[in-house]
Amino acid sequence: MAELIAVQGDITTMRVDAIVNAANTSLLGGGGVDGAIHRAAGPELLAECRKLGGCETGNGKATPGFHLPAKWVFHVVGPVWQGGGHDEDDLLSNCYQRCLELAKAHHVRSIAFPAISTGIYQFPPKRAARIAIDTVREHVDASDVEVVRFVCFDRETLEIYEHILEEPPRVPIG
Ligand code: AR6
Repeated sequence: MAELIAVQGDITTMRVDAIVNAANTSLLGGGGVDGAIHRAAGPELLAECRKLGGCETGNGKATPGFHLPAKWVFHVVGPVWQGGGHDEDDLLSNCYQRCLELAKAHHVRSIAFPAISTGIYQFPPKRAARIAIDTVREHVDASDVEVVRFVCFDRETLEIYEHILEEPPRVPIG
């Protein structure tokens, strides 16, 4: 089992093989963590993203990290929270699963995730953290990833992640 840890910080500074970007369907940049990643990676990132032709919600595409310490950026599109009846949970889970598939394809051993969809897209943070951790726990062993960092921008998010990570993994009954 890979090591799953929560840290507080700015994902653009993380020295890992891949960082994950919470992008939008255009993949052409935006605010929040997306804006920070594009600023830190440099204009080459936007030029590369223009070649990707966008991305549907729940899916993701890889680019190099350019001026970032990370070798790769996995751009995923989380769902906009619309009250929970629009498949938001599954779409969010798909983002994490897709990143682990991209990790396997790119031989990534360490990866850093932001709290996808919990900013501008307004997904409830506790619910999102549980989906993030459950999905990574379920699928990480099918990849070559050894270290997963959940990068929390603020103290409240860090506490949510630490609390869930301390719970024993839930084992399906039956
Ligand atoms: N490092 C780590 N986490 C960060 C950073 C950072 N530098 N900056 C913000 N966060 P958001 P979303 C946290 O809004 O909700 C963009 O415009 C933030 O506190 O970045 O998926 C895209 O282009 C929050 O916990 O992403 C889309 O249009 C988390 O990252 C839209 O926003 C996600 O917040 C996507 O919205």
